[in-house]
Amino acid sequence: MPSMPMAHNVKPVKAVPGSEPGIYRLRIELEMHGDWAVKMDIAGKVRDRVVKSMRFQPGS
Ligand SMILES: [Cu+2]
Repeated sequence: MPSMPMAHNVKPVKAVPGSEPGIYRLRIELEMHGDWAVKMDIAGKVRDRVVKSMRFQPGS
């Protein structure tokens, strides 16, 4: 959570293949709603790291 540096310790999880090629599923436990920076490490034939800002709200 960029607005609260060092306040949270979210355990990394591994994504699993979803129902279609290129779709992956995962579940993370966040301690509060708000804007989070989701860091994704991609491994395989191509390796990459993507950081995406995502907003998590009640009911979403
Ligand atoms: Cu927070």
